Amino acid sequence: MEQEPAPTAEGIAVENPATGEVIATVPLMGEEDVRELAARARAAQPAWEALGFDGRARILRRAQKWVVDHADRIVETIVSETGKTHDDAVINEIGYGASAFGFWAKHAPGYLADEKVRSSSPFLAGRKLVIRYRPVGVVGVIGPWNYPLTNGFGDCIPALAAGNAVVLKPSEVTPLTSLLLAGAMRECGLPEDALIVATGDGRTGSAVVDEVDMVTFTGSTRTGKQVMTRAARTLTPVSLELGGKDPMIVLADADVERAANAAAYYSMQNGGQTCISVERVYVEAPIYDSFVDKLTRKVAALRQGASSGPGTVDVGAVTFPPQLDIVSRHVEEARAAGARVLTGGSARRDGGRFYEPTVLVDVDHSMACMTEETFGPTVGVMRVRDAEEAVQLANDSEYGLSASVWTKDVARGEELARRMEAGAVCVNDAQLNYLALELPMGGWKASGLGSRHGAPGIRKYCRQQSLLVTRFAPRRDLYMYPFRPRTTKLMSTAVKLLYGRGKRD
Ligand code: TXE
Repeated sequence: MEQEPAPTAEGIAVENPATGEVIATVPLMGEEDVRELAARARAAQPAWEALGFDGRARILRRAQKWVVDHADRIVETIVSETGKTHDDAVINEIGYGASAFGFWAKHAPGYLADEKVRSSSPFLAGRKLVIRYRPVGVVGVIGPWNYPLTNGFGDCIPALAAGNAVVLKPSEVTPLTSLLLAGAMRECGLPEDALIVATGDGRTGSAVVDEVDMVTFTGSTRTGKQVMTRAARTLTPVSLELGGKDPMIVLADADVERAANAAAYYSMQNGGQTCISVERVYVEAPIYDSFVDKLTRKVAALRQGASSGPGTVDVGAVTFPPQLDIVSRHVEEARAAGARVLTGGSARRDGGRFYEPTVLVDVDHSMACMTEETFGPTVGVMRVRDAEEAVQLANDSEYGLSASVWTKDVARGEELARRMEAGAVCVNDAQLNYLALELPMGGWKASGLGSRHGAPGIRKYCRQQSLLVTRFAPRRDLYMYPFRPRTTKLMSTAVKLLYGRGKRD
């Protein structure tokens, strides 16, 4: 049984999952430490907010340049603590991080600008009505281990752009990228304590929830519920991106070659440890055999191991120790229940911690590999009668993070996409919606609450305030004291005239 990293007297040992080597030790912070850090962040926040959008954007743009200039160093850090491939780190972490700094620097002022509204109520004629946003103060970001830059650190960027200070609690297995980037932000001019990294485990995360004004969390559904329960004690708002079991529907008229390439890539990319991806595939009967044959050949050809530079391997390690048990259990249980493993199907321990890229067929929804989040380099493929059966099976899940539909008939694809119970659905693509920072991205059902990206992805870090300003008004409005029969009757007639003339069925 794989264990989570055990705290030692010195702190938490950080291991390279691809080699088994211990590469660093970071402090295990307790409640007292977190309280102190949060107080420091709270003290730093007003000056950061006072810099205004332009002042903050300047620093975010410097950080963007820093990420590009120091990409090799960041990639090395990410690869060493996650065991992912060099290529996964470049494409999905550096690419995302660099764009996110610029995006939020540019769009924060628009998303958070005062919004004037007009009321349809004649009783408010002449009043100025405004919706405005103020930063909450201190945001707690609790991050996962699969994308230390994109998912943990990435959530700090809009929080900072909005004018908040941030306490970031990275995963205990991947804290180094956050520490590196927090140092970089200081170098780029971020005021001291506007972003503080609290290293530690679940207890540290719990303490963060207690101390901050808003929590954004990415991780498992189980822990997300604990975070929400804890946050309820202090009525602290939460935004949760949780597990997923992303379905891919391949219709008979799809480009089979492209669909098979995409299934191989999105199910195995980042070692299968991506929240929005492909975990299960439903293929219409006429092309099932051809699709499975292509997918199996492509997955069997993938090279796995410790990455030593661009293009050296395709699939990296299993980052989180207990994850290997989950992946193995899903495959073994499926096998025992009659599934066939067409390629892969075993854990590999050659220095590091790996699971072979695996394709499973003859699977069904009685098997965990098709219903629970596997979060590893495996994919299960089912033959379906038609699109109706595919949609029904795709929606037969407690999760609803993302999904994809593959067909040459894009109108039909979009029609099916609209019937999927998921926060994001792609037609003839998968995962790419994450790169559109304009598009909100969040899960339905057990996949979470709230979203990242788009206007809601920064407004969630703010308190919304409604302003009503009255410039000209009589000394006494009609409805004010003392109540008089005539005026109340007048009001009642006005309500009838205004709202009582609608058609009735
Ligand atoms: O997540 P956890 P883990 C899924 C994936 C994986 C499972 C478990 O299925 O198998 O989650 O991964 C901190 N209060 N995803 O164990 O436990 C913890 O220290 C506050 C999906 O890593 O949710 C870490 O920083 N914080 C996902 C963070 O929460 C607590 C990405 C996440 O840990 C805490 C990763 C507590 N009580 C895993 N307990 C996605 N959707 O992208 C732990 N933490």
